[in-house]
Amino acid sequence: MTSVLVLNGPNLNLLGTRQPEIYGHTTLADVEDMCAAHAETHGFAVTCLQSNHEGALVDAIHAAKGKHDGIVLNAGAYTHTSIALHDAIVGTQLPVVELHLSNIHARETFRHKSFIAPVAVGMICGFGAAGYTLALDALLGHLGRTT
Ligand code: CA2
Repeated sequence: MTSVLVLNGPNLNLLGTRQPEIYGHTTLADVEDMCAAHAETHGFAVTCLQSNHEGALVDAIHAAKGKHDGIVLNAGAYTHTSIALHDAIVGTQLPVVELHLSNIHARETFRHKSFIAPVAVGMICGFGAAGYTLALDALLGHLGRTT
């Protein structure tokens, strides 16, 4: 069975608690439930992880090799800074779909740069929590599965 890791980075544990005008009212637990329900409906396995620590995210990407077929990654603010996450993706060669709740290109200039984008299959941003299921479908399509 196809297996996908949904990996969320720093501060995404705060989803639904603050800045709802940018990130919506959906909590991280809601997002993870949505991903699990989508996996159940479409017959694939999903594991959800979140960390506020860059090294833990690197470790999670390394550990995904051989265990998962691909990753949906919302690297949060590390998107804009982390060569380590970029290198981890290159190192594992796992397909990654980059995901952002907000449209990072319509926000501050410092959010326009992504170190993930050059090594991702593609990016989904600006669709709020619905982006997670869009990203899962995009990844499954890339892996040759239709949902
Ligand atoms: O739009 C996204 O998904 C982001 O990855 C979210 C990151 C931000 O740094 C990126 O530029 C875009 C921030 C996540 C913080 O989420 C919070 C949610 C509620 C309250 C405070 C922070």
